[in-house]
Order: sequence, then C-alpha cells, then structure tokens
Amino acid sequence: MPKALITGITGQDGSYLTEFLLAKGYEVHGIVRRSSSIARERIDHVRVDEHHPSARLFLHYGDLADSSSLGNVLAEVQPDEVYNLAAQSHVRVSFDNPEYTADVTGLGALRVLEAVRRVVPKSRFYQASSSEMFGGVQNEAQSESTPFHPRSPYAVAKVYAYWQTVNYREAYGMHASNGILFNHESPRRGESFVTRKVTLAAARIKMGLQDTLFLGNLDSRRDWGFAGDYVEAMWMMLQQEKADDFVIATGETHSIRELLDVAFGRLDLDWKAYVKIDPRYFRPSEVDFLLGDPSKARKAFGWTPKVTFKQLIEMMTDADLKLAERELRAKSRA
Ligand code: NAP
Ligand code: F7E
Repeated sequence: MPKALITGITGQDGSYLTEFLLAKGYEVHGIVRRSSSIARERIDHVRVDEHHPSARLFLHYGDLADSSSLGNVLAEVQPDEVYNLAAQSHVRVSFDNPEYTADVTGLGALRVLEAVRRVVPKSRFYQASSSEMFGGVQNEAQSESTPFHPRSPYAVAKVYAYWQTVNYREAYGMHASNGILFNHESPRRGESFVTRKVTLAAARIKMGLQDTLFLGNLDSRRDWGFAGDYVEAMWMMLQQEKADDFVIATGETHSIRELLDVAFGRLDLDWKAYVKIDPRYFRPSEVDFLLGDPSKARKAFGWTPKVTFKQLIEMMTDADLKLAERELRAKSRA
C-alpha cells in the first residue's frame, strides 16, 4: 500500500487531498500542530480509531518551525510521497507577521526538503507553490515561464520555497515538483479569504443574521477554481516519471464584483445594498490581476478543471446557506 505524508493536513487542501488519497488506496499520514484548541473539523469525517486494523489515516505532532519533528516523523512513516501544504497562507496577514511567514512558509519548506533528503531521499516531494509569486504581472496569462514579481511577504516566502524545491531537484536528483496553483476555493475555505467571506455573509444576510459586509479592494481579479479539482493535479504531478513545475488554473479571470454578483444573485439579493468598503482590508501592495495558463499540465498529464467559477460560488453559497439556517435555528432555540 503506498504511503503519503501531508503537512497542512488540517487545512482546506489537506482535507481534500486526504479524501482523494484514501480513495486511491493510500495509507495517509498527516502532521498536525499542537494548538490550544483542537482544530481538525475538516478531517474529522474521515478519521477512525488509529488502533483499528482497518485504519489508514494517522496524525503526528510536528511543526514546520521544528526540523527535528519533521525528521522524526519521516523516519517513522517512510512515505513514498510527501506533500508540503503547510504554510501561513494568508496574504494580508503576512504584512502583519512578515518574519513568522518567512519562517513557516519559506524556511519551513526548506526544512521539509532537507529532512526528506536526509531521511527518505527516494520519496517524491510536492511543494505548494502559488500564483502570488507572479504578483505584479499585468493583463496577460501567466505560465511556468512568466518571471516572478512577488508583492507580499507571503509571496516572497513562496518564491524562496519554489527555488529551494528546484535546487533540491537539480543538486540532489530528488523527485521534487512545484505545483503553481492559482486561487482555489470550496465550502471548506477559511472564512477570512474573500470568496468564503462573501458567500458566508450573503447567506447570513439572507437569514437576517447580518446586515453589512465590509470588504477591501473590489477591483482585483483572480483565476478561481475548485480545491477538489486541484488536489488531483498535485497527485498527478507526483506520478510523472520526471519531476517538474506546473501551473494549475482554470484559464478564466473574474473580479470581486463578479464574485459578489454570483453569490448574492444566488440568493436574490443585490450586494450593493449591503457591501461597505473598509480600508483596513486594503493591502500595502496589491496583486491586481491573476490569470493562469494550465496548458503544460493538460499536455503532460491531461489535467483539466471540472467545476466552473459560477458552479463553485453557487456550491459555496448553498453550503453557507445551510450553515446560516443552522445558526438561526440554534439562536431561536436559545
Ligand atoms: P490553509 O487552509 O490555510 O491551511 C494551512 C495548513 O498549514 C493548516 O493545516 C495549518 O494548520 C498548517 N500550518 C500552518 N502553520 C504551520 C506550522 N508552523 N507547522 C505545521 N503546520 C502549519 O491553506 P490551503 O488553502 O489549504 O493551502 C494549502 C497550501 O497551498 C498552502 O501552503 C498555501 O499557501 C498554498 N496555496 C494555496 C492556494 C489557495 O488558493 N488555497 C493557492 C496556492 C497555494 P492549523 O490547522 O494548525 O492552522
Ligand atoms: O484575496 C481582495 C484582496 O485573501 C483575494 C491564498 O490562498 O490565493 C489566496 O490569496 C482578493 C485580493 O486571496 C477583501 O485584496 C477584497 O485582491 O481571498 P484572498 P489571495 O490574497 O489571492 C493565493 C493563490 C494563495 O496562495 C494564498 O495562500 O480579494 N479582497 N476585500 C479581500 N480579500 C480578503 N481576504 N478580505 C477582504 O475583505
């Protein structure tokens, strides 16, 4: 049975990748942080007692800031594939916590690479690289050959991790690949990212639980896809004979205004009546335009996205409406 180790297993992508790999017959191991509250709700539905003979999902304490924990878990698990998804992943927050972001998102990837090289050098390695690395590029589709111009501490840290991954491939012959993923979302997206913030607010407004939505820049454009489609691309990359770097995107770009149209429109609401601008959500330097060209991945291993932008935002809005209905019921019982 193939074994995979996932850092960031409790995050949006970690949870979809876990489901995907379990369905493919893998034994899945995840690194989790020790935190004061147990935040594992995204993977609770696939967890069974680890002592049960049929168990195929195992969690280990570790941290990307702690190399010894990474080496110890790799030595114990001996994975065939390592997916490095852990990061301080919020761009706005990275301006407030730049050093921490550099440590976890940048150096953290180096720590995982170095532990893999020392302990399990034959393992295949996936680095969660990001379209934020393109940053300042304007009005043209971004591919693997587009130069990077990072515009946040987060993006700078991801560029560092990207090049470490390339260097470990070239210097040590490791099977190490970068997936340069454009924004991908789902009903499990963190509530402070803009898609989820919008779909949750639209649903709560519909149920009378909220009357205003404060946002920042409504003019930026993103290439938004569905996280469930994108984790399949991560796995496909590691099945290639030769490691390489691939852009994963839909090839379509939409503004925050279009996002608002679809989410509020789904609930027969006009967002202009509820949205207010709060400059606190502006970023010191913004990425105005992202549009990915995924043709290299399509040609190499046939990956294409299945869920469209409209289907994605409607799926998220419908899921958040259920949550808002539950919240209203709980309130009326109290
Ligand atoms: P996410 O939901 O924010 O999940 C981040 C994960 O990293 C969580 O499991 C978190 O654990 C873990 N983590 C944070 N700091 C850690 C540390 N010091 N040690 C160990 N684990 C730590 O992110 P996501 O959206 O799933 O994204 C997955 C990866 O892809 C990230 O690296 C992100 O930067 C990158 N990426 C995301 C997108 C996107 O649009 N979603 C696009 C391109 C690249 P806790 O649960 O304990 O907080
Ligand atoms: O912002 C604008 C904001 O925080 C998208 C991460 O997963 O994808 C994500 O980074 C846009 C920006 O995602 C609000 O200014 C307006 O232009 O949802 P976001 P992001 O910064 O693109 C990349 C690919 C990653 O790698 C990251 O890990 O929306 N915006 N008003 C807002 N954004 C937020 N969060 N909140 C607002 O109120």
